[in-house]
Amino acid sequence: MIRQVDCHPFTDQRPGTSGLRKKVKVFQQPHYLATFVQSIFDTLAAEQDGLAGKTLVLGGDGRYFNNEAIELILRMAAANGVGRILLGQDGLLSTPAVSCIIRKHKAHGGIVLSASHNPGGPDGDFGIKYNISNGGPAPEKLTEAIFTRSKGITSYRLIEGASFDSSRLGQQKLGDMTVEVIDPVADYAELMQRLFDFDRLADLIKAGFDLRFDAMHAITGPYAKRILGDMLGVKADWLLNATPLPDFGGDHPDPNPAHAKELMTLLWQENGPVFGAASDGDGDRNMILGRRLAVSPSDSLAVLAANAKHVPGYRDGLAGIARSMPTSQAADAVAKSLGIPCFETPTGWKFFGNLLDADRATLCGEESYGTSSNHVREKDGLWAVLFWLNLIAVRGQPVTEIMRDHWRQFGRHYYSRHDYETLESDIANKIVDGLQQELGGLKGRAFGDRQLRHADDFTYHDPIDGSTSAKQGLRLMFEDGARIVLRLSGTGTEGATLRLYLESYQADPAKHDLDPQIALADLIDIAENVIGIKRQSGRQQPDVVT
Ligand code: VG1
Ligand code: CO
Repeated sequence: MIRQVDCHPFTDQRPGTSGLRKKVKVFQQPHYLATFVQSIFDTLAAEQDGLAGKTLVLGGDGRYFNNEAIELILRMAAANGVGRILLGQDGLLSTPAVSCIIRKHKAHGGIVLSASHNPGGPDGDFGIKYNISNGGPAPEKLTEAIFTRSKGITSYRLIEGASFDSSRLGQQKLGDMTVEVIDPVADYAELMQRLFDFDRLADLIKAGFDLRFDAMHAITGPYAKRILGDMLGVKADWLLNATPLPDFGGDHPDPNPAHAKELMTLLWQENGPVFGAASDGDGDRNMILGRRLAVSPSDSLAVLAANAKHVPGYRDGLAGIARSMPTSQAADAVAKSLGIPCFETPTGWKFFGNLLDADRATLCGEESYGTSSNHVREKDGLWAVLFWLNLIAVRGQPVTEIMRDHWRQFGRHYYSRHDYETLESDIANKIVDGLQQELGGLKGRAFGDRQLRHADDFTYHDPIDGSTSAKQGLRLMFEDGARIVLRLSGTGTEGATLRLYLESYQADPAKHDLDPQIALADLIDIAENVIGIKRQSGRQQPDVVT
């Protein structure tokens, strides 16, 4: 039976960098999630080819509130004329798996339930995001249309009564809609097998390659167990925290040196593992560690691009590379040597979609531990881990040597991001506005040895669809290639987070072994002098340094 429920519109449902993210408590308000979901369905129904009878993919990272959300979305989908839902068993799917499944099964789109690297649990965060038929996050035009709809919505529809079992594989009916419960890993694992040399990887593991993978109590646990464990032979106890928990064990499922402490400790031992990797809440991020070395995500993109020819899926070469604006220019150096273009997009994976669809870029990356390729339209944590393992197997060198060789060939782009979290919004805005107003007067000024060449607020012109995205981050660019970038986070759920990105190039191999914080020390001082985050916020230091 279809029931129509009256509701009042909410005013705060504008999707951010990656969908709508809020505290669980916000989502638990009566009608809050339903209003947003109905706004998605209404917006899709108003599109040219409509929604009726179409297939959608649905799954989440298993965090607290996942089950309630899955149940509500299924009941609403059935009442809104969706033909079929492909649902991950127990409501679970990683973000890259959703992307893979949408593409493989030619679905109209999909809904991902996740707040990614943000903590979960009753006091943590929840999120929802719509992906389009290419498997990628909805572009801004669509997210804005959904937001507009959410402000005018007065009712939603759902079916009542019928029951279903999300743990039982196979087809079930919910009203007129078919729900097909699928194995969350199978399609994704099959895709990985096509891209990478699994025989060679299995040989590497068999030969005793000492690695650890940390799923951080999040969604990549089942994927790692099947692919790294069952298919490639990695010992079960080398797969850490591989059972997803609704609150991620109370931890922050963010694969970076600050939050993946257990893995960092293991990799910093004298004779410990030679390779470490971790993924985030929804499985789209990756961190790569060598023994006593944390690979900067910007460097990781550059290394994958430089070594793509070693990996079966990329043997034919790359059409181009794309990186988000704050990501370091290490990938640009590789693109230049390969004679391919390197595109610079705003932060957020949705901006890579057009370049990938048009085959202008093959590999993409962000400094925030995100890397992927045209195999899906999301970033992909385990994919990056398998890529690294494949190139290690071919080159016969550990991560540390591969990095050193890379820097020797291309120079090193020292890089760091300083995050100031939960600032009062007024203060954060004042800091950004202050720098914005000064940009014009800064050009040409000298700071120590560094001369400011250019300063602006980044505007992106999409070369494929001609759309423009303004106000994507303030950047100070120096004559020697160094950069300081400042932007406000679009994924936080409490106050405002300022991100300060720092990059400095060093060609001299004798200076490639510095701690990035030391190599960047003068730039950090310049940033404080010019922007004054500490001065204006009263904070002594950033909350997270990566
Ligand atoms: C952050 C990262 C951005 C990433 C986004 C989603 O956004 O900086 O690079 O695409 O998170 O990642 P922001 O606006 O907070 O800086 V995920 O793994 O949270 O979906
Ligand atoms: Co994520």
